Amino acid sequence: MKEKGAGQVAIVGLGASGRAAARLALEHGGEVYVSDLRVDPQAAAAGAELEALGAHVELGAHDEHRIASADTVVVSPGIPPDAPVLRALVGRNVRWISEPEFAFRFLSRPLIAVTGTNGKTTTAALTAHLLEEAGIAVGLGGNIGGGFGPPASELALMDPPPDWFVLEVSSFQLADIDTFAPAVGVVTNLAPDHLDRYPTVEAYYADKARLFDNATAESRWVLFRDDPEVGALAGDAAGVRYWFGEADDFEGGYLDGDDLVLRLGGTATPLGSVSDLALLGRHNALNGLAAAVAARLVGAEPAALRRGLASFSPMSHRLEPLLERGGILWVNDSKATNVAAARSALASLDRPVVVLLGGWDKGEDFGDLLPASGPPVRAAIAYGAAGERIAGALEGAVRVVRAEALEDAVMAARAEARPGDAVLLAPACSSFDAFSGYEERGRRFAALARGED
Ligand code: UMA
Repeated sequence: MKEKGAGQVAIVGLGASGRAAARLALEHGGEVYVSDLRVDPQAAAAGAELEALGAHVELGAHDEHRIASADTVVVSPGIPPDAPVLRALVGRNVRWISEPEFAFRFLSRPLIAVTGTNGKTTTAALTAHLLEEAGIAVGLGGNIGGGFGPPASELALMDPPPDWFVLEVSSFQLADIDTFAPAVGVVTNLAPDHLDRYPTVEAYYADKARLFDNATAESRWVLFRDDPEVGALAGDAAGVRYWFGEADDFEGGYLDGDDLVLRLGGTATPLGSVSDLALLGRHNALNGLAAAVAARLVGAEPAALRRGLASFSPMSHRLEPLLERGGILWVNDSKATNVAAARSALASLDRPVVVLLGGWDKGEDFGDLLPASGPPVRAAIAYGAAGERIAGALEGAVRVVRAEALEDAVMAARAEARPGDAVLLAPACSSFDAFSGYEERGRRFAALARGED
């Protein structure tokens, strides 16, 4: 335990991360104040639970004076920097931290942190799976939705602690770190995202770059070789760099044609072929290499890596094959909430594709949606709030069909697809025009694909 007692802790936001941070602070004898603007029954139930444990909970308002007087202020990642409560704290010169930073102070075992724009969850979960396969006890969590892992603070409560923690961290969480220092840091890739929150792509990358803030000579970095922006993100941070990518001129992992190869200490070790993976797509083979390098660096043997890579199954809503009916393969990539992720999904299929694109418009350039190489796009169904802008961007390049809601888009896709095609939901947008999140959107798509209503 690095931290002795938690002291006075103010937690802003009563979502999953706020609740976990409150429990962690209480466990360490903290005097805890949690506040959230929500007043719905769910928030009330979460509040009551924390009150029973000894926290002071306020719903419907943030007491800025009380927050400002705490020793530590923990802010939930979903609260935008321009929220009135944060503006008020800036006005009072109060510094705050993110929930993973708070959790880090209580972690008693080393940490592998995984960030990047796309593939974070798959890479983090795969790293954990490879470690488990090697008999290394692991706690997996962080910015992982859909029940795949708890917030960082819950990992800090694990008793006994595992050998290693694997944490997915988002830019929103990295923005507010202070001492956070992973033993191994992984950057999967970089591409524009979250432009509804960041003024520029550079501002978004700058938050990602904070991963390297507390680098030491012992730090180890696993970085995507094929995008110079990723190397640039690390800059001249201390530590040893390992790479993964298509080229083989480095220490780390690379794709030799369709073969995954690990090269550490100058020795090349085959890890199997792309077709051995249950995951679809070359970008997932790259995620596999990143995970394999990270796991090897902390002690997993190559045989365990080979077994683990072959046995890891696709995760819900992440390029997940749903069913094949009438010769048509339905694939759910509801998690493809930005243009780069949708482009990777398109590039990874090996048959003609009818793609569903649309949802909440985050302000990206949809002109970049079509990959340079990949299967033919039979039709793009542009739907939802962003449908019009997407249709405008793709018109002339592929056949575009306009639809209103996701239900209409699925109907249109059914009419366009021929036997041998895939119907792919890779919307390139968030879901908040019609759903509570990408999971709900993916579940709805799966039900529609199965013809359940
Ligand atoms: N709120 C206030 N005052 C305000 C504004 C908001 O009280 O002025 C409240 C809201 O009512 C809400 C809370 O603050 O109750 C914010 O909660 P949150 O959105 O931070 O949600 P959590 O449940 O804590 O989930 C967060 C991550 N969410 C976001 O980053 C938006 C989860 O990532 C993460 O799994 C969880 O912490 C545990 O670490 C999800 C995500 O979508 C998966 N992440 C984005 C992504 O991957 O693209 C970044």
